[in-house]
Amino acid sequence: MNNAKSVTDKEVQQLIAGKLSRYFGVTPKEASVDQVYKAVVMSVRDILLEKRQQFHKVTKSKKGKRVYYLCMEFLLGRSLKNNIYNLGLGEAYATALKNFGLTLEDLYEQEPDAGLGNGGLGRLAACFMDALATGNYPAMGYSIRYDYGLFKQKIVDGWQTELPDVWLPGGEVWLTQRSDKSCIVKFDGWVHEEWSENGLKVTYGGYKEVEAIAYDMMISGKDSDAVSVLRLWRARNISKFDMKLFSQGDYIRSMQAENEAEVISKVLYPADDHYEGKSLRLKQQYFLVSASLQNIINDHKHRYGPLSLLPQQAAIHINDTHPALAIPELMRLLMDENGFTWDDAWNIVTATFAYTNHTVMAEALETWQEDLIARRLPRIHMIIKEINRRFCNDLWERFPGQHKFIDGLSIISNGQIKMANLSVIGSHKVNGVSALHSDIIKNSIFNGFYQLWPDKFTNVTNGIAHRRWLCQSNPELCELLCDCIGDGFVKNAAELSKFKKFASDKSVLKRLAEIKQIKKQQFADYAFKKQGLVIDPSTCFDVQAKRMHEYKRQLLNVMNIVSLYSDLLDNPDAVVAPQTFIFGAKAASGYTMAKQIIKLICYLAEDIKKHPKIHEKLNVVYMEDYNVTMAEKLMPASEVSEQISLAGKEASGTGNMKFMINGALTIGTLDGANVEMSEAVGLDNIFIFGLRADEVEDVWNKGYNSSQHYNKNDRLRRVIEALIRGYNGESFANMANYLLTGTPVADPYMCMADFESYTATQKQVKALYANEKERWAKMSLQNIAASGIFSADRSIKEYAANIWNLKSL
Ligand code: 26V
Repeated sequence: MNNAKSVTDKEVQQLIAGKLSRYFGVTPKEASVDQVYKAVVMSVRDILLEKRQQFHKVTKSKKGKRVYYLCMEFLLGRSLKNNIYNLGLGEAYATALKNFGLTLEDLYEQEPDAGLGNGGLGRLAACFMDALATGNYPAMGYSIRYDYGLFKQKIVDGWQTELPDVWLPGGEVWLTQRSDKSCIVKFDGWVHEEWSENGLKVTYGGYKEVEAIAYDMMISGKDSDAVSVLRLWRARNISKFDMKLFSQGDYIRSMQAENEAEVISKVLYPADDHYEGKSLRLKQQYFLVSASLQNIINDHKHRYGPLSLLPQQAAIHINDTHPALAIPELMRLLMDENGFTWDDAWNIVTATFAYTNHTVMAEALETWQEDLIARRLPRIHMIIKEINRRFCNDLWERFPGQHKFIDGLSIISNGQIKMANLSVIGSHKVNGVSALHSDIIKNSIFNGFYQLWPDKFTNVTNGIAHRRWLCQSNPELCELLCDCIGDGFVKNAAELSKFKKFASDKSVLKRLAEIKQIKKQQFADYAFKKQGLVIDPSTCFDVQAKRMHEYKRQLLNVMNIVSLYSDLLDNPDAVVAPQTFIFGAKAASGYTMAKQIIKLICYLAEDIKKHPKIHEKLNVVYMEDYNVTMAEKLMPASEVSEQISLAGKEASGTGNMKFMINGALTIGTLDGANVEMSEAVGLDNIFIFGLRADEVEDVWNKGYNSSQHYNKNDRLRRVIEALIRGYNGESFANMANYLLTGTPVADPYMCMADFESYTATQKQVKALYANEKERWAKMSLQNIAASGIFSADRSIKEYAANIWNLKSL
């Protein structure tokens, strides 16, 4: 059995009716859409659970190695469509629902996004679960069952405000509580060490206990046997309710223990690429790793026995440094609870863990104050100190007198614990997420470690769940592809390259252009319905959708628009090809600069609207509350994909790949995976501009001076002046200052330096769009055909072969 096609529509109908009657006490006729949605999810869940059990048996009987993917974020989005598609049950469900007067689309719209992540890192984790299941790899993801996912964004007069994301009422139905998997996580307290004839005995006491409750979510693969499990932990208080305080009327204090414990899984940290050293965040991280490792160890013992076999049976992945406490936690479990010696435990640990770095941004590299870890996690603190003592001793022997070198590699320095150093030291493999990024980490942040252990470092370029981002979100394009090259690409994205043959086939190019038009119209309808926005689908859709960040340079995009707008104000009758610039982005709640950029975009958009003649040619749209579901509608509708980060800063990017596979043309810097995209598609089919990473380094080292560009470029001067004059009645002199006189460095992400080449390239892109429709379609086709290597299926195969030593079953 590898798919559930054997289920007929009659059976599906009975399944749904059964759920409706049992859980809601209604007949299909009486049921609300929400009830039918939940009943359908429950029925899918049952199918998945059964498949999972089958696969579990196979894994056990073959003694298959498993991968455990630890990540603080899984940005899942919706699940129903994905699971029904992957299980091949679309028709059966559609027919069954027809009898209830509903369509599958109606139900898909009922599902809230599970937004348990901020951006690229969390979405990658979600794509990987899909690819792992499709590749028949035994896999389990671990994370936290946050009550509130990433905030809902509301723009009020240009300013982002954050509202809580209540996802559980419609999302919880995917989760199966596993009471049998609960465990206890301990915080605070004291540690006592005592030597006896049996060695060192460590006693841990005075701790506070929090219960971790497991909730499982099944993620199906496409026509495969495997089902990935995502196990999410919820924190629950177990200390006794203080009846005495309650009786005395001290309700607040009587609830304190409960609140303190349960707040751990209350909310996802809404920051990315920005380190926030909060005690609660530390507790979340330890809660995740302690519960997950206890679970991994218990299951391993139960299935295979001795823990010395752990590295043979389990690969544990640390996704970014957030779960790095897994390293000392596994040491603790092996030594304190299972009697291993330090050396044996350390050998198991380093053979089991691998670590992926996802950013080189200094402010995102986690460090914790040593005294915070000492207080909250006293035993873990001790173990980290001992790991570091042994590591540094080794280095002293090998590199006598080299203080600076050794201090740079040390886990603890100046009262700070560096999580990246801990991750590298405790793992057998470390990878970056694009070829360029993997090179950069070897030459910069991890250079010392690279000198010690060159073989530890490797690259796995990111990939996307192409079935979600192409097949499900763009069925029209998928149909064209099937007509041309068959459906082999669905399971093997490399087959997309067969599409290249059609680059000169006029009828295919025509259909491709028509499909883009359909997707643009659909998006315009959606934007109108959702936000009352009017978008003309005959204009060129130029899109930048990703987290709002200085390094991603939405501001550079804005500077080009400001420049175009100034020209049109001078000459409103100019004949130019009409274009719509679409933005979608959330800013971290405390990131003022990012919020100011949002405001600038919104005010600029409003200002342009005041000039109808100009507005026809130049439209700016800010999509509110950008999330996975919106991305699924936006990517297929896009024609120009903005990937314009300052070279060297974007580790990979994955949005770039989603646009590409949907036939958008990229305007981008040679940053992250853009480099490999340009190699795959050829420089004739992508628009590359700007400083390269090594040039950025060079300029930076020599001392970057943005006013130099201001002085020699008239257009740039006009942009700065326009910002100072402002839009919609408000000056944006703050932005002008940021670019020209900001401290400690003006224009830290070099928008001014790249402005000239960016605007020139923009001009070239839009001229091509306006004048050479067929060539555009050809380039679009080439992009689709070259996008196959950016499938997560390929990434996962590489992880399995080069990092996890994992076999497909
Ligand atoms: C850091 C922190 C610090 C504390 C608050 C919460 C938080 C959350 C995330 C991060 C680091 C985020 C790193 C990240 O998202 N990197 C992105 O990873 C993508 C997948 O590899 C990659 O495509 C993007 O280029 C990269 O920016």
